[in-house]
Amino acid sequence: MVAADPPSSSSETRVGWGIWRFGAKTGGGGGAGGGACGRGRGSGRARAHPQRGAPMAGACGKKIRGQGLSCEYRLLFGPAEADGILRRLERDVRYLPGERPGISGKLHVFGKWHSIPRRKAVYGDPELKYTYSGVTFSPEPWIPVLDHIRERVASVTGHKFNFVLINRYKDGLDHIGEHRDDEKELVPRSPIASVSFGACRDFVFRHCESRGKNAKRRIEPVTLQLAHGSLLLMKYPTNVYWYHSLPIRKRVLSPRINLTFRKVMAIDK
Ligand SMILES: O=C(O)CCC(=O)C(=O)O
Repeated sequence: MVAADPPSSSSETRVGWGIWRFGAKTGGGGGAGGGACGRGRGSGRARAHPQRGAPMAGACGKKIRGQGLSCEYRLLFGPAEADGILRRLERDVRYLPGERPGISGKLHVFGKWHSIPRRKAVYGDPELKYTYSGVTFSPEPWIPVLDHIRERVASVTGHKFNFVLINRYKDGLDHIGEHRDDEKELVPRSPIASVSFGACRDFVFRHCESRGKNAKRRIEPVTLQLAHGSLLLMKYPTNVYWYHSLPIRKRVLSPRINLTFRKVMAIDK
């Protein structure tokens, strides 16, 4: 889970309204824009923003396609509603206590304990358990603000999720390393709905065969900007082939809260 920031250049072809396809490198830079990111949030790299500033609420979203990559991105909440939800999240979400090995605040990766560079909370149906990097979490019961977001997600995706993992990034130094969401408790082939509030951040997908020095293939990473009030629906088989990360962005000074809604199976231990 603890990984170096990937370089975030990516090739991009826009195919029709609202569809981005990504493939092997053809040259050039850029990235897939998420819409409502303002100045000062980014990495300083050149990017294409075909729709910057354009509203995408309502039925208007974007499909993001590549080799095994199948996602949909849209604004789920308008700015005023998203601001209100962010305030409620800041007030009501209870994060796991920090810096206590075996409980939270640290993760056990390759035999070592690492501090988590963000805060984490888990909410969900009472019978569920979720093991993440060697630590098993029991979810807190649903609270109204999370139910509200979950219901909106269900109304636009048709999926009812029973679990949510919340990450709070205090600023651009907080991050999450490259990983796949491949925990055994996830319902096979179920989508993951990622809803973001607060600072707009880069979110990077990297194909599993194009990682590291000995990469088998050269497939450019795909960088999205996840805006305040947005929904990124990651559909099967995205998590089989693509790793994702939220890299450090030193210019981002404000907090971001991300909620990944998941379908988790009750597993008898
Ligand atoms: O904060 C994000 O957008 C990513 C969160 C994530 O990758 C995860 O919860 O597995």
